[in-house]
Amino acid sequence: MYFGKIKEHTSSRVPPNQNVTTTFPVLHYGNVPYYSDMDQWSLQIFGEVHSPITLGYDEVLKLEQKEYQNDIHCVTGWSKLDTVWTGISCRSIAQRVEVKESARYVILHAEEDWSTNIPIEDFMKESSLLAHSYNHEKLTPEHGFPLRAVFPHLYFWKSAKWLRGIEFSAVDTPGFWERNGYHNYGDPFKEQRFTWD
Ligand SMILES: Nc1nc2c(c(=O)[nH]1)N[C@H]1C(S)=C(S)[C@@H](COP(=O)(O)O)O[C@H]1N2
Ligand SMILES: [Mo]
Repeated sequence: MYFGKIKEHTSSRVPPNQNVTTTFPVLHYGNVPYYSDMDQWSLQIFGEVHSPITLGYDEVLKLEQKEYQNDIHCVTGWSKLDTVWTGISCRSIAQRVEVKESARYVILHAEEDWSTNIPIEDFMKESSLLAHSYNHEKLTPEHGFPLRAVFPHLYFWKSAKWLRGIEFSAVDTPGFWERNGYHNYGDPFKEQRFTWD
């Protein structure tokens, strides 16, 4: 079959019941925020840490930059391969604020009180990034400008757009989709789509 080779190549990379797309769908609940002035934006990093900080956009851009290429998987069934993200590593942020032993979860807070939760081990993964650019261009407002999370090993709803806060917490706090029927963890390779999966 003509497409045999492509399928073979992607099958181990693409989780079950996902279709690869070359478009970049926009998906979210609520409104896209627009900033006329970057002084309106800041990122608060707080909770179970010794040295909480608030970063402005320029400060984020001045921190050590990382770039990763990886695949993303949306719970609605699309996957996108080889997406390139640039930003700051979650690990370096955790080191910077000196996370306490008591921190077990990270709650990501976005505009309009949207949130999502991940275990601290997942936040600390090498591939976990706070990205300001996609394919070497600044994020568009629809895709999360000025800063979004990218956790490629989990369904893409965990990758919060329009970040405003990173909270290290001793207790888990399910976020918007997790409270509305989605799985608390969301491993695409185990098809952890809904609460009961
Ligand atoms: N703040 C915020 N981030 C969000 C969402 C949202 O509703 N609000 N939706 C998530 C979902 S379900 C997906 S699939 C991805 C989509 O990102 P994209 O629009 O850049 O493709 O963003 C995630 N991040
Ligand atoms: Mo999604």
